[in-house]
Amino acid sequence: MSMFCYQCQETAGGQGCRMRGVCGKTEDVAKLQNLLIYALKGLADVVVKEEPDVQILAEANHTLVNALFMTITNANFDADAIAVQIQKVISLRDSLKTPASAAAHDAANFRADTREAMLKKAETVGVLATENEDIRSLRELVTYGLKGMAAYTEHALNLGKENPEIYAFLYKALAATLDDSLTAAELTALTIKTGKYGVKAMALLDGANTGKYGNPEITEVNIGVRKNHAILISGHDLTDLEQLLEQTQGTGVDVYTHSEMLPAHYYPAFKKYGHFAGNYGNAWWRQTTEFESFRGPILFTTNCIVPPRSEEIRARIFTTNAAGYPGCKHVNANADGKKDFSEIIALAKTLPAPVEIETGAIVGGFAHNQVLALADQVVAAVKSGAIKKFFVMAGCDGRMKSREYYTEFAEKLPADTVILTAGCAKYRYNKLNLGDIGGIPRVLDAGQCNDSYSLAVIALKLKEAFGLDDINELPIAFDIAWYEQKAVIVLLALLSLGVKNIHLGPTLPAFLSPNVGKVLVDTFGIAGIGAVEDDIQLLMNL
Ligand code: SF4
Ligand code: SF3
Repeated sequence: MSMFCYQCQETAGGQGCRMRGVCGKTEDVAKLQNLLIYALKGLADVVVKEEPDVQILAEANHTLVNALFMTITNANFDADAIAVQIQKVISLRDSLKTPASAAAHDAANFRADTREAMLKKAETVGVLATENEDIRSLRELVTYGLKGMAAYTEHALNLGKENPEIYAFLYKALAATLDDSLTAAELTALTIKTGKYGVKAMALLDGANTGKYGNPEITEVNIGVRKNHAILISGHDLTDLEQLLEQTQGTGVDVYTHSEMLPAHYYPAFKKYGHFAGNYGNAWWRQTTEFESFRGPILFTTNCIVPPRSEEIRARIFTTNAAGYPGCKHVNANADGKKDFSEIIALAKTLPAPVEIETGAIVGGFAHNQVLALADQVVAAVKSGAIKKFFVMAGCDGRMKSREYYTEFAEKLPADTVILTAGCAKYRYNKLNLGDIGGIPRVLDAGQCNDSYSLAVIALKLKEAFGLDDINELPIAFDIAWYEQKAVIVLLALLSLGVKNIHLGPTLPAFLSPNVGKVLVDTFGIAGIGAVEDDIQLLMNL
């Protein structure tokens, strides 16, 4: 059997990638990722049955989140790195088993010592191994949510912040996806619980980021270029950025952010670096051309990697954390979490400055603290009718032409509306110059996808400010764009907070079976997107 993967929005034919991923994932990588997930479920089964204190399982906890992260779309294409991780998970799993262990599931017992054995085993444990399509759908929905949760948990961990409750839940929920006795109703309840823990993971990361780097504040970010050598840093990890800025200081090499790293400019702690030059380019999928014109080295701290088109570009790409690409140099941390980026810096010094592709600046930094500092102004604008409605348009961007919907939607929204955004979805409209309402910009960027947490905090505070009982009574509509599994945990987090009537696009997930989709529609009012004008009218009147 060839591969099967339907975890992201760009899955082939809206149904599933079967020969090779639209993302570029090979059949072997897809199979190894499936086996890694299966091995993690086995580890989780052992942990749940043995009931050790998760606080003493540091190595297993950290491996768990890193391994889940490696399977997120566009994070890791390196079969060797994934195979190493499979062996590590198996050996951790076995080290935790006792002779009395009740962990009887095959996932807790299988071995696969060679690549051939791994690929063979993988054929029996993929997504389609669950025959009932509703159970499969719910198991995958939970698993994808856990992947997103793990990504955010790993970023917090890199800043030294952990929450044992999150690890305990990750084990429990993963083990539950092996349990054939669970009904669809029980698995549905688990998906909402996954959302609750997603909120905790995002809160943990928010505390870790703001605790170390300060609260994001209104900031103008340069989108042009300077004339110096330069390094581009992509992905979501702020500790990597900090270390790169430290190590490039005084070297004559500038640092630019790419895609989801843009919001790093909003943090006070990074403003002291004079060589932190700006943001280069747009959302992840435009890297195929933008990396050509950047000309310097690129450091991927996480997803989204697009397979490089040429050897020349591949030689300039470096990865770290859960990211990986065959043939690209991977930078590991030492025992203290320190990374040596000297090879990237040395390469940058041999390469020309970036070619300018845009000029000007964009404004962001509207995370919860900054927006709440403006709360009186915002509440007054709503009460006076100057702001009729907020539109949460957080999430991911992607390649599909149908995503032009989001640009058109932003352009056609009435002038008395404000867009609240987070994630790389913003690149569809953050350079449109949509103006402001009494000094409040019409596009408020809270930050990365994980900063969708900020949007939830803002909504909850506004609910208080307006004295409402239900978040759904606020003048806020949700038009979310999704692509990969971090958006899945953001969606589940919003559902767990009681947010209803979310419009989700550009297409609904292929992993939702008709019955599971119906539950989401009936219980939460989830809907797909339609024609721009119709959707605006519908959402304005909600
Ligand atoms: Fe296909 Fe998306 Fe899976 Fe890649 S991650 S193989 S594009 S479904
Ligand atoms: Fe973007 Fe990949 Fe999801 Fe963090 S960088 S939002 S797609």
